[in-house]
Amino acid sequence: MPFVRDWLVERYAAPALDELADPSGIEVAVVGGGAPAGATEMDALPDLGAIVNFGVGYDNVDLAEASRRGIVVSNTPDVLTDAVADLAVFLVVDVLRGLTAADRFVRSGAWAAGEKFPLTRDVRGAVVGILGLGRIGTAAAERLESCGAEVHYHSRNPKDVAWTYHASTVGLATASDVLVVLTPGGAGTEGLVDAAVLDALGPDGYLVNVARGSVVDEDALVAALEEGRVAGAGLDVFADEPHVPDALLARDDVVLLPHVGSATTQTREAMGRVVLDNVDAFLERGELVTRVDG
Ligand code: 8YV
Repeated sequence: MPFVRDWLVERYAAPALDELADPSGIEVAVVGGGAPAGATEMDALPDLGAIVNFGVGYDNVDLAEASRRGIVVSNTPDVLTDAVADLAVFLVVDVLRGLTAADRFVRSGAWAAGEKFPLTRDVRGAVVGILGLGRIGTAAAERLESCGAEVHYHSRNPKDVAWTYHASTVGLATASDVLVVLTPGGAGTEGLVDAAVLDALGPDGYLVNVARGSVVDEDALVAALEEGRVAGAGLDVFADEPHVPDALLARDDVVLLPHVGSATTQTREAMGRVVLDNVDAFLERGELVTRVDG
């Protein structure tokens, strides 16, 4: 988040954590890139009153610990909904139509040598299961519906929408051709997509994850791919970023992206503005504009 850093330096002469000579008096910490903000980090800043997170997901922040210390926390909702929903749809299209695999096929010279790229699958008519129908899940579902996909979903409770609800993740995976993970990360969803869910998705089913690597049991996914128990995957997030398991790097049936859901200039600038608004509001009035409830 280089420009956010510049803005903060310009407005508040804000130091980076590693150049902080004296931690006393620091009231606001801006946290980016999913960096951890737990008891250790909070201990290091004795006067901290607010954690301003650059990102909608705040599984990197220990909310219970923050609340125990009276520290308030904010995130960057709404401004990245479209960019992340777009990327979810691109990955659904890619796993079904084999776009990046087709690009590799052309570059390898296989097409010029007379080989034929295998036929793929239509998005129209595919059942796409959205796991987590929040803001981004809903935006992705609307886009997919306009491509002719049949949208199903699972969330804690049914929503007031026309899409088909499933009461369990396994039920959703069983019905889906593509399962799209759009839940928040954190302890509540850790390993939610496990071997049983992948088996329910089945040998013709694809997994797309643009949420958090922690939601998917990555070892179970590798095993399912290797044993042909799922057809492929489109992944923007991983369990131990930026490390991607060699077993995934070696496969042609997976699309691998470096966590770029919100990574457009426009969206990152909009996220930066939300960060700055929160810093200003806290320093001026002791409030946050997009406070997360702990
Ligand atoms: C960012 C994200 O990559 O908003 C989130 O939760 O995962 C992404 O938008 C990340 O937060 C950048 O720091």
